[in-house]
Amino acid sequence: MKQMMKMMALGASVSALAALVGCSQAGPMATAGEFEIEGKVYGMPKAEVFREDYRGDAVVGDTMTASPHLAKLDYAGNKTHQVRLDTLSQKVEVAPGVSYTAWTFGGSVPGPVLHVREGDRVVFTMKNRSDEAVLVSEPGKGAAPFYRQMSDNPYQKPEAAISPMPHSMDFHSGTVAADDKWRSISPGETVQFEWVANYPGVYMYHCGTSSVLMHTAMGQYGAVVVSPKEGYPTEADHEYVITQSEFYLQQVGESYIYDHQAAMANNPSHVTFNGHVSALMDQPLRAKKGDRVRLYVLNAGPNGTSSFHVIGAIFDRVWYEGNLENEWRGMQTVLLGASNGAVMEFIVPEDGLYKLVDHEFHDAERGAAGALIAAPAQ
Ligand SMILES: [Cu+2]
Repeated sequence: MKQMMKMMALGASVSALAALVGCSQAGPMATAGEFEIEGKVYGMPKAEVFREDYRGDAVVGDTMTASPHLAKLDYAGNKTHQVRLDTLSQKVEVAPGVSYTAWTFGGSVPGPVLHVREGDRVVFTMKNRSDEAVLVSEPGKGAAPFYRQMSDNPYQKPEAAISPMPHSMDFHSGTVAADDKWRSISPGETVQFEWVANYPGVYMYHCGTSSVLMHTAMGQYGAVVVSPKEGYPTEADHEYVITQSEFYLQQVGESYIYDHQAAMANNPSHVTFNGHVSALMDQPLRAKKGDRVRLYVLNAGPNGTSSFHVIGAIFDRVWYEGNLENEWRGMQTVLLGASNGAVMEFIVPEDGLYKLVDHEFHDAERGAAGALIAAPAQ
């Protein structure tokens, strides 16, 4: 306990000094009331729930991008990120002619990719705007790169919809008391809380409001990439984020709705990479022969496993859950349970087409397939 108090005092004084010089970098990052064990920060302040008159961008943050993009971390050391991800309903397309009214974080399924560095702090704000019609394709000044990437993406075609519902946020990348930070908020309410990225990896975030299966299957999930403090030992020529997930849709007249019985029976209508059966087929990833490609792969589920495979390549290095301590070499396929992630690298052997599949082929046939094209630079 005495040692803990000492650590807390040290954290407080360093953070006070950082505030004095107007600097958000350098660790340790613990502030008053928090404590550190082995360089990791615990004991976050209590979440706050309030009402605000906010009508701005639903996604705010310098390092929030739309998959398969990954934002570059253009700073040294550690940083505090101000991140907003509002919940809103959007009508999105999953396959040609198949659209449904999704519950989303930020307006897309999956939600935006948040990229931070191990040791970074996230100050997170989320307004439940499920009872508001919100456009996601018209970014405000200084908006996240997410918006431009969304408008470049011909898939999903998000349209505003209204579907009032309590929601919450569960970041697997955060180590906090879930009953406080991951609490449900009603339409019109805002929750704000902090977490520190204590472990590197590829993490899932999702709505944890009951039925969690329903809220997740309705579209409320996305990826957080926490890069290791010292980076990976290899130099990647390309970095891409792939999130696999299932949809459980049934046709009713002209439209599609969520089918809870199909979700309970783990019988998806569609399984996708990055939210649309065509997203990585018609718009393949790009590289050149000899390149080292690094994939950040998350299986968001909510139910199924993924046997991730690149046809014609072998994973030279795999870091399971993205942690440098969990290194595998020469993997043909990487098995990911629901909510598992991994960082996978391969060398592009020659010019050509490399298909990415869930090698559980019933899921590949439902849409979990994409491609990487290797061709000389144009
Ligand atoms: Cu929800």
